[in-house]
Amino acid sequence: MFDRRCLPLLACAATLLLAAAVVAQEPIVSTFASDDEGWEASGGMLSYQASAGNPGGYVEFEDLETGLGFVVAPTAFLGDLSAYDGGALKFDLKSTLDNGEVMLEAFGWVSLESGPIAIDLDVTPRAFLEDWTTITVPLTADAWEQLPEDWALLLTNVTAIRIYIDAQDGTGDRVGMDNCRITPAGMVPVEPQRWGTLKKSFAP
Ligand SMILES: [Ca+2]
Repeated sequence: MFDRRCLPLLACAATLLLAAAVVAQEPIVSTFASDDEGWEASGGMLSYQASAGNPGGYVEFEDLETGLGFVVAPTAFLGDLSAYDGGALKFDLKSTLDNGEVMLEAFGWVSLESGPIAIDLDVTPRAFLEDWTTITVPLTADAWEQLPEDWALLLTNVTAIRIYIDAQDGTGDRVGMDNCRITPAGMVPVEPQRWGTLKKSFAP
């Protein structure tokens, strides 16, 4: 027979489970309030700027090589991201120095990697971004044109996230990045953005 004395205990357990679920779905955020928060660059230099971000501090990529340049997310953004399926990866970009060259086709591509598997999506307009512009990348199998089972498997072990923020041909151009975050489903409306053709297994 059910013992009503267990009710407070059950309520307590339910509250703990709910709290655990909420904790698991906290957004992952880099606002660069005081440093670069572990973001790194390839093909250029990433420097921390304490002001003129969106708002506050931001990181600025300076293109130092003729090849493609990108930033690499720190470990806080990696691992098992299953709790964020249906959510979004978001970041703000702004061109901070125009070198006068044409825009690179790869500007604004995002690459998700899981071991040897890499999938890429063109999420940013091929345009000079005069002002801070928020880019939203839906974290869904549909947006990334993946089979649901492949997508689910990839999300369980994300080993790298690259954002190609090298904007222009040549060198010397600079792009700022701020407010990088991964949000769970339902936290904010996710509007798919598609600026080009999906390209898989893109080799930088
Ligand atoms: Ca900031």
